[in-house]
Amino acid sequence: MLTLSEAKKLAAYKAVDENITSEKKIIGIGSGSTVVYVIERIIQLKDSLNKENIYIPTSFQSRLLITEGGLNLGDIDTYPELDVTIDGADEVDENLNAIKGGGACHLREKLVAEAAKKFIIVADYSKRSTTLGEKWKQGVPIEVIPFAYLRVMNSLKVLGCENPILRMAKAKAGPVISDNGNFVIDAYFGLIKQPKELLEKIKLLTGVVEVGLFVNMAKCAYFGNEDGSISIT
Ligand code: ABF
Repeated sequence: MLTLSEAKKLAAYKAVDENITSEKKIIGIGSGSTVVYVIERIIQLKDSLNKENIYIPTSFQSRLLITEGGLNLGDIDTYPELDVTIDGADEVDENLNAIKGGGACHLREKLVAEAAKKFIIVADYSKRSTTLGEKWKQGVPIEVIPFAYLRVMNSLKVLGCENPILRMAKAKAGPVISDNGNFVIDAYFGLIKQPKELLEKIKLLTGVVEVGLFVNMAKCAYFGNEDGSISIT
């Protein structure tokens, strides 16, 4: 039986092998622990990949992975059109809708995913569900400007979240601050049967910068399974 880390690695390696070939590509690099394996595989294959590939980060973490791996770092301003973006997720439903933002990076992740012709999710078996909310009980991550957080929390209650939580730093020293200088609220809505509708409602709240619901964005997902197989959906 594979551990979660082994399953992440399996999915990440397969996604790289099938989508990053010798042809020159502009590649978005997501964030999180599964993406560490994406970069690991790219570095392993470096000699056979196109030397002119450009890698666009979605967070400070992925920026470091790219630069420390000796890969060509680009930015979304210089390369607004990407060929492919590979990223992890917190939960993925049967329609490939995803909850993302457990690492507080979902704003940049969404931009870089949207900018790509092909957005691919890589994940271990624990992330796979029928309906969002089944597995990821921490709630939908919502990035808000600090000035608006309390009003947004109150509005989220009206939208059906009983207990929105302002995400705190591990040392409880204060709120988590995103790479964009904002706060993150985690809002659990139970099973999300209509993710598009919920996304639209939350986005309308003044002060909300981005919501960690990625609806109709992923072209495919690679899941590493417990038995060592890979599911590609
Ligand atoms: C990013 O990393 C986030 O959107 C998501 O929250 C997280 C997935 O983490 P991991 O790959 O460590 O499980 O993709």
